[in-house]
Amino acid sequence: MKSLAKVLFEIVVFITVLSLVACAAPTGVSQAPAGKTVKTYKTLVVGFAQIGAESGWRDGETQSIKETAAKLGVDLKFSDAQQKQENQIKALRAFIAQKVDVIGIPPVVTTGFETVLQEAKDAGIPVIFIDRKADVPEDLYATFIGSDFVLEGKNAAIELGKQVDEKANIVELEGTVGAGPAIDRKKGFDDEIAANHKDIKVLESQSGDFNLAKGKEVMQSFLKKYPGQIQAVYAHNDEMALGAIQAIEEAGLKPGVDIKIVSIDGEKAIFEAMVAGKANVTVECNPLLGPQFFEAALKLANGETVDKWIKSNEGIFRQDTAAAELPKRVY
Ligand code: GZL
Repeated sequence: MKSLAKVLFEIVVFITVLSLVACAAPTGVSQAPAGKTVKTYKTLVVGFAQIGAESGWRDGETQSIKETAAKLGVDLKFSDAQQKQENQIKALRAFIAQKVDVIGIPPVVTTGFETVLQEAKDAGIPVIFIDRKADVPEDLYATFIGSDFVLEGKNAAIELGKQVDEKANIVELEGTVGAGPAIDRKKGFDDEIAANHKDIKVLESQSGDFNLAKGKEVMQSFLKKYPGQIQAVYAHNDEMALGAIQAIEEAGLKPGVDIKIVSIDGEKAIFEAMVAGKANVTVECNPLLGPQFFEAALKLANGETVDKWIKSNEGIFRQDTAAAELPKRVY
């Protein structure tokens, strides 16, 4: 027969062991890591290394980022690289030194960012690619918020084919040399033309650097080199298409009629040109990415994960709907 003392001792031992096991068991509820406070928009600090102001599209993106930050109360450190990669890299190093919570960047070109992105990773700062991405290992960025540029190029080719009844000599105005959207919009367009539009011939393709002045200059040279031979222009963005329209008019021709104009972005100014009959199609590329950007930034600052590619939803707009759509255009 066990003594009372022995029974009591065994009960105490059992309860002690039970409580130790219960403490160690996973509760299934995440706890903020020790010493980490949960971030809110009002305590979030974000560095944004903008490319510059080469197009109305870019200005629209900048406005969306700044207005959304102000509305949410986010502390936004904003830099303008004036189109120079070295300035974007300098800005990233400054943000790392300031220990921002998250960095956002549209890399102006796809190469040359790996070293500084590794520095951001080593500093524990998540990086969001927005509207453009660099060719780096996937562990060096948290997500890409932006469009499918290959699809945009494919859609531009399909639309151009319809504008010229599937037979034309055309010229192409490419975006900034080495920029992701320029590389992919060219690939999407060229692949579609080669596969399904055999009677459309690209006489020449040259970079207009995504801006109006350069787009006009290149179009002027094409008009001199191919007099009376060009039936359509494919421009990687509306800004260069607007430059081409000016060059075509100054050459005494009717843009949108003598030479069809197909471009990408969906800027207000190209809708105005379509209403005036001077442009034919724009494939939308949405720059109003502020809300998606800061939503992803807050999640990342709190240690959550987001999809590796947050794709923009976009449309295709033609002359027949331009007047109705124009009042709704924001950028
Ligand atoms: C696309 C963006 C491009 C726009 C241009 O996401 O990077 O850069 O299409 C802009 O207008 O210059």
